[in-house]
Amino acid sequence: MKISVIVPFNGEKIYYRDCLDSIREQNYKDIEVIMVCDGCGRPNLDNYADLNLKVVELAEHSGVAAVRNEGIKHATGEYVMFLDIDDYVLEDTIELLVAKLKDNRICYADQVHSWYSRRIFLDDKQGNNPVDDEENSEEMADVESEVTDNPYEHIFMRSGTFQSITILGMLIPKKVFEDETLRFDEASVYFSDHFLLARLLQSDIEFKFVESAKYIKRRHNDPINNPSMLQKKDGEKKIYESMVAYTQMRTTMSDEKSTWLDYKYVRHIIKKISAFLVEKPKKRADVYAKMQKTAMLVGNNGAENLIKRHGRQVLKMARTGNPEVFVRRTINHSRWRTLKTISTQRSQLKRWLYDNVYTKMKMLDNTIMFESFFGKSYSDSPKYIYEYLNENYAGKYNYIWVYAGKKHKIPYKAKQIKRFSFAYFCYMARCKYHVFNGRQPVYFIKRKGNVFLETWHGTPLKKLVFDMDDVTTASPLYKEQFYIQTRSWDYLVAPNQFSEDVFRHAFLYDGKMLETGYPRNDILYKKHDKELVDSIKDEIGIPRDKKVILYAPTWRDDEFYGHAMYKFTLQLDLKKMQEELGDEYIVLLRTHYFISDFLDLSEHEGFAYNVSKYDDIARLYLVSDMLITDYSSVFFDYANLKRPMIFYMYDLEKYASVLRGFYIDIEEELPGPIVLTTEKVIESIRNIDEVKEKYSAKYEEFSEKYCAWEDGTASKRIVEAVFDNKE
Ligand code: C2G
Repeated sequence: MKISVIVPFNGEKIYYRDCLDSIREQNYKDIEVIMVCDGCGRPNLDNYADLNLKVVELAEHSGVAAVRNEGIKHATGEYVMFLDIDDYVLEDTIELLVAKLKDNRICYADQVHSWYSRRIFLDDKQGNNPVDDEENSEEMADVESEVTDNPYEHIFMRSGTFQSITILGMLIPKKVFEDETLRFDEASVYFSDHFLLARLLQSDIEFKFVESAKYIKRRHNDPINNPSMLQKKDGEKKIYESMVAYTQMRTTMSDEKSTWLDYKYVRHIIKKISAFLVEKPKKRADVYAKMQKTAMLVGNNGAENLIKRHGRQVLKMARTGNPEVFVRRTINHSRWRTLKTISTQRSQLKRWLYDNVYTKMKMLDNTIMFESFFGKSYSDSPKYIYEYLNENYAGKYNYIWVYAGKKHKIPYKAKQIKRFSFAYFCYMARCKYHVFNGRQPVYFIKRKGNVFLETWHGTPLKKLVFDMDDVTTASPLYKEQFYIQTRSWDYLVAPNQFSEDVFRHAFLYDGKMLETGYPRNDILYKKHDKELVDSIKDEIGIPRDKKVILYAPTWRDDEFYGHAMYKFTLQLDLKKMQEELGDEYIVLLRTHYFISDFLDLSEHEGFAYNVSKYDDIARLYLVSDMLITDYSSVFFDYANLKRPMIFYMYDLEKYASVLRGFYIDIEEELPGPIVLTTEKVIESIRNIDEVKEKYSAKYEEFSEKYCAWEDGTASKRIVEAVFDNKE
């Protein structure tokens, strides 16, 4: 029995391979794929000669409904399945669905939502996090989410929003399409499945849910460049279309079958239409009138019993009120909810105070707030800008430093405030200047007059933000939030031309760029004699007479406990290192600031020292004789010292291909050996003079490219540009 899988293509080059690969690898083999290209030309299909693939190209862009309808025309199978190009199926999905087919029956798969590509999903099962987004969980919270046998309940309730009700992943008998009126609604951009689905549900066809068959619905992690239909804003068209779709469905389906449809739609009124009415006064009368007609269709079928009291009131107002009363009540209800939230949750109270009180207070024009690595240390470029200001502009500014955990040891006079305390929210709102090297929390909306100086924290090796395909970090909302945050930066520091170019596209940043090099590297150009080096060695408690290896690896996106709390497993065999090198060397182990594991090195006392909590890595560079690192940006900074480097990349394949990908050809450019084992690390250290010799030309090229702007005066140039407004 042949299955026709209809796949619309609208130019989504990053997704189509996952989709087609997933069909190619089906256990069930009698499949034809009909790819309909929506006026965008066809993708490169060279690798799919073995797939029973028919490509239909539409001359003009016609929309997903028309594309799927075109696909139906070309289908020759006995069953049809619609699969979106950004989604994929597991290898047994079609087989499992086929196994449950019977005459006059539609079998449909379970939908699993994932942020990830197929490879990551299959490798790590990380994507196996169904319905975990806010919208869905809110919807689901109201109603028991146990799987039910009733398709008129299940099909509506499994989708998060009214818009996400879908026909995807269903095996539909081809013969139903002999009725040429049974088609996707080409007049609708956002709700084209709805009417067709309603007609099928109302027919005598039986619907059978096959839970073991999975349809992976991929969430888009880049709402800026690549929003999904669901992510597109609830503009006027969407709101109007939703009302038309509901009307079509409700007038098609019987009262009895519509209980859950009605429930879903009332939720849609509460969440989406109400918000639209509040935000768009000019459209209010018209939208309200149309909504009123749809609200009248909500049947006396038990739907009201599913909605909470507030929902019943909204429905009543939607039917019998007037637009202004409806909006007033909606606003009052939302105020009441806010009050309830802020009276029970301190974090929400702080945010409320920030929005409604602190940002209304007078701005402190001469106050600068500093934060480095989310308050974890007194370090990095903010530290050097602060010190430069104190040395050269004494008395001109007041300073606030943010700390997380313990207070910092800070020279000069600065007020220290704890991250996320009430004072923090207050100073965030009131300080005119903000200097930070990470990102400010997403809910801080810049106030008029504020100046945000983003120093950032490294030349990028690993792909960043909008240059990443999958976001495998703890927060899949990364891209969206990043976009919002970068819009408020007034200045971004670039350590070199290469970084400037990358920041422009990776951050979609078009604000002012300070082409100065990094303030944090100024210290590397100051005179650092033996006295300074010895004093740092004493400060961290290491012997003065041993050579120092600094091991500073980065973090791994996929190894985390929670947000900004990452794991680190030490792969470098310190025991072996100690045996082989212990007479001459000691090792300073420095984990990334995201790592929450503090490694116990007591076994290697006198040889290995954990300096992860030491504030400023630049001072560790100064005391070290060589650096071992992996994919961390530390090596771009360390290159300023021209000291040898070894790249211990034990997980190179996974890191480069799955987790991030790099901007540079590391084999070509890195000014030191890439090694995968401790033995090779030891060998390189033993032969460090030869290593230096071998890489000297590469080192020169490397420094030329990445360190050319550094001369020890970055802090000065930045301060003059930002605080003295000098070009
Ligand atoms: N760092 C450190 N110790 C480490 C690793 C990093 O002190 N073991 C500090 C260094 O100052 C480094 C910065 O944190 O330059 C950024 O660390 P990366 O390992 O490069 O990783 P990440 O925080 O992801 O930043 O554009 C740069 C990228 O954003 C990388």
